[in-house]
Formats: sequence, C-alpha cells, structure tokens
Amino acid sequence: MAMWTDWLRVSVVGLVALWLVLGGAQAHGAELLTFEVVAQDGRLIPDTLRVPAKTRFKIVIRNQGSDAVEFESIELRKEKVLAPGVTSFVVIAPLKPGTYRYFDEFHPDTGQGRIIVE
Ligand SMILES: [Cu+2]
Repeated sequence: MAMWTDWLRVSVVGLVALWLVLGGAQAHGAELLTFEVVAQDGRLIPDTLRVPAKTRFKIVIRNQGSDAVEFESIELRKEKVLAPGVTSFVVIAPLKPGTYRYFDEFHPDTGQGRIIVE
C-alpha cells in the first residue's frame, strides 16, 4: 500500500514537472516577438523598430562589422558588447507607448536608432 501511494505521488509530481517544462518552453520559445538589428560599418540596421505596447520582445543583434560594437539603450537600461561576428540578444520588458533610443556606443556618430512603441 505504501509503495503504491509513493509511486502515485512520484508520478503526479513528475507529470506536473513535465507539464511545466513543456508549457514554459512553449511560452518562452514560440511566442516571444523578435526583431533583428544588424551592426555594420558603424550603422545599426534598421534604425527604426515598431513594436506594440505592453508586449515583451527580444532584439537579436548581429555584429557583421569588422570591429566591436556596443548596443545600448539608456532608457531601456540595456547594453551589450559584441565582438566582430558575434550574435547576441536583449529581452525588453513590456513598454508604454513612446520612442526609446538605441545606439552603438562605440560608433555614436552614425550608429543611432529608435524603437517606436505604439
Ligand atoms: Cu555603454
């Protein structure tokens, strides 16, 4: 009797854990809105991203230039240094409508962009 209830308890815990892992993976993997920014020759391409308000999203940054870049947004409190050839990402929490600037801190004269949240 004890063995049967132990087995049942372990099975239920296992199924709940599996359900959480599968559900969690799907929520994070499949549904996260993703944008891509390419850094190249001191430019950030595109220089404008249009994003819906109150939606978590991800920006994938690809450094296709020949020197390091630093993707930065002061308003969003994000910064990410990328060596040449490196791809990385930042995840942005849901935002209120407005314009949020981003730039390449290593190429600030030309590497400017904005996120328009609407
Ligand atoms: Cu910085």
